[in-house]
Amino acid sequence: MTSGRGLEDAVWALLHEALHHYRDHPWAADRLRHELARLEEPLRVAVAGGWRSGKSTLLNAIMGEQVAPVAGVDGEDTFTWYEDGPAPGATAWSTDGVPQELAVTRSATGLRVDGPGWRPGELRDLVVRWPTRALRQLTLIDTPAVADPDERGRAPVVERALRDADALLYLTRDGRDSDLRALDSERDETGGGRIDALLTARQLVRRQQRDPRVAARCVHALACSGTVGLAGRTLGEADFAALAELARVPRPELDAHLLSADRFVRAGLPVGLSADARAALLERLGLFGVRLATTLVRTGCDSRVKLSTELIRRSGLTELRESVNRLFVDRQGTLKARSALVAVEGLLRAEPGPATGELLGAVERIVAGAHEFAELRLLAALRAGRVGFAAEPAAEAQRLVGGEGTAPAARLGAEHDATARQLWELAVDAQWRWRERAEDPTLRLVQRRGAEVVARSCEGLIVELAGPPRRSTPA
Ligand SMILES: Nc1nc2c(ncn2[C@@H]2O[C@H](COP(=O)(O)OP(=O)(O)OP(=O)(O)O)[C@@H](O)[C@H]2O)c(=O)[nH]1
Ligand SMILES: [Mg+2]
Repeated sequence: MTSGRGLEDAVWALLHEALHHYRDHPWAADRLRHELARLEEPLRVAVAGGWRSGKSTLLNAIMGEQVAPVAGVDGEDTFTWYEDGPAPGATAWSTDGVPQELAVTRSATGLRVDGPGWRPGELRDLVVRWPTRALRQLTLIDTPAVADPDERGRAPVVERALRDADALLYLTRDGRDSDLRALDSERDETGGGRIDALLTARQLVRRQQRDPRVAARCVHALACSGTVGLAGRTLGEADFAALAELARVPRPELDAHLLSADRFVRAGLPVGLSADARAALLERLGLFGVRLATTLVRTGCDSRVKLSTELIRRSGLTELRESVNRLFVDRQGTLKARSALVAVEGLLRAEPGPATGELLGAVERIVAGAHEFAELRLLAALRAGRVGFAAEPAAEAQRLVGGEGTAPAARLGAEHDATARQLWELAVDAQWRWRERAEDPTLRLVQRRGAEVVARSCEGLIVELAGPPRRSTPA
């Protein structure tokens, strides 16, 4: 069993071992060095989804500025990477394998590069360096639209995203925009509909999350409006002034103008806002966003900062960022280790050599032995309902193996202000109960094995909470 940095150390050692065996094989050695470097780099998160599902908008919302998409790139097959860098710049990687340095400038809708004019399908990756705090821990990858999945297999874009990235944010409009669209019709606002749209949508997502087909494929489902989130993050004083101006119009009158984009932009609204200014607001916030923002101004968000904060909260962006931190960033060592193992295994099978058997054995031992992976496997099985625990122990097991975050308080379901002593007691109690289950002969084998994994997670917590970290390095 490995714990702490054990898994990462094991993967690091394996990569060096492989590098030693492939030292005379430039292509393979290069791949391995690349994987070694990647262990030290920020976690890679790909944003994927169908055509116009809001990928670029969400990426901008996470970044807090409008950088995507990059104009001057034929996007059919291009992955656009956004990574932290000292100064703006980009590297284009096309099918000929020769990297090309490009200048990056801001455009009206995002960024722009002046490339040489690639043939369709020629540009595979555009790596944009952009100095921002948002990218210190994460590299974000904007991906081409996933084609409608009609066949059984995964879409090629998803395949590639899973290979290039450590984690995936997959956007779907189902159960979200259909809700918002329904709310655009003649629903009565006092019925609670309109302004709760995201909440409604969120409840719908919760239901979706309990659907085993969704649960088996993703770690978490949540509702998020990239448009509203981005508008919240980039809201300027002029935007606030325009929205405050709109909010002064009596509600029934404004609502009548907000039934469609045409009506909103057309003359007739009794405000001192030009048609261009209204069109710009609509472009930034959408009809739903304008309606939400004006209602918020009316009900107390009387400054730019207050409105911005509330828009971000209502958009679901705060929850999304917390989930990304909890489920991806906090687990980045494990996720990166997994990416490296997948890469090494692929390389060993593509370029077999005398040490292949031995190295594949080492990969297998790490995969089977690492407790972090056992936790992820159990989580997937629990989410898909494959273990057969009753609802309550199933939920507790998910929590204890890190399904809601890997910090001790998150695993133990404790309040944030719980003392170390309280956490330790919770861990001891949980360990005792799950150890009992692991040894309960009336349970099925799959349940006892699952309980064993949970009990080990509890033991890890007990050690972690028992005092200053001790590294057990036998002499
Ligand atoms: N209602 C609503 N509209 C959104 C949301 N996110 C984005 N949009 C709008 O949907 C359109 C497409 O958004 P993009 O972010 O360009 O979508 P994309 O997935 O990057 O599109 P492609 O790269 O062309 O596939 C734009 O008009 C956005 O304003 C959202 O959360 N809710
Ligand atoms: Mg896009």
